[in-house]
Amino acid sequence: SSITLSTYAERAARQPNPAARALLECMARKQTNLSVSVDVTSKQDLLDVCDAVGPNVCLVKTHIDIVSDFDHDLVAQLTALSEKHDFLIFEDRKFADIGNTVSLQYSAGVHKIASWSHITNAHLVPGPSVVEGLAKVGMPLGRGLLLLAEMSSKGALTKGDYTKACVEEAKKDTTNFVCGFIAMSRVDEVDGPNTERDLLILTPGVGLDVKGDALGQQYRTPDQVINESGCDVIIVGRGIYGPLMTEEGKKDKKAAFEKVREQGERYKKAGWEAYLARIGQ
Ligand code: BMP
Repeated sequence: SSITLSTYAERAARQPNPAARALLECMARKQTNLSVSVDVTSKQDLLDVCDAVGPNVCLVKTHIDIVSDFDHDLVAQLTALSEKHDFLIFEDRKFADIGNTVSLQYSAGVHKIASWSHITNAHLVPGPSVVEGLAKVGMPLGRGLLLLAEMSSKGALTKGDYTKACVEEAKKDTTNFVCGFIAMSRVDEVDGPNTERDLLILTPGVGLDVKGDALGQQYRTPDQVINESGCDVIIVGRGIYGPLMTEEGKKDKKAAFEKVREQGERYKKAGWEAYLARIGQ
């Protein structure tokens, strides 16, 4: 389709959402469609992973509520790294409450997510008011929202009419605050090419070495995700920071971080080759 055959740079030029535009520009500039999911529980590990893989990624995905020693200096340092290495930040918060509650969860509390995270995401389970509540906070800041249209885990209920409702909601959002999806496939094009909105598809469940984990996660390769399925960004967690979690890695952190850096390079290369194959270059 026109979206999957276009370059990231072409899509950046016509992207109305400022966060999605900045992401596409960054992808084109750094030649990477890799997002690292930094699911570690210490502040220093989080920052060190970002510093190690920063040059190879367009986007750092966080679960800020798993960081045991969270403080606002973490946010300041993460923001500084995003400027040093030229990447955006995506807090994977998966908002899923009524509009009033999510607007408070997004703006306030310990984490004040809206103040530092360029992109966040939400489940459409509560209906369109979840989007309205988040938009009230995020739009004035130029943020972007992804709807979870499909999940990667075994037995996920995000399918059929539910997935379709997410796509319809995104397409009818005239404010452009909704800028894409977490999905496993080109969900915006199931009923033919999408000529309405250029929506981004960010895809977790990506791994080159294993097919899954013990808790229902399912992995596909960067080529399956970007080239075969037409998604736009690969999200990789343990495939990159995994070396830190082993007994060996805990003993020799320096060697582990070197492996993390190498994995970042490896996934960046695989993701970009899949993209070049898709656009026919
Ligand atoms: P890993 O590559 O280590 O399996 O991590 C995947 C990351 O993506 C996790 O942070 C998880 O919360 C997130 N994720 C996912 O795996 N599947 C989804 O459908 C949606 C997610 O946000």
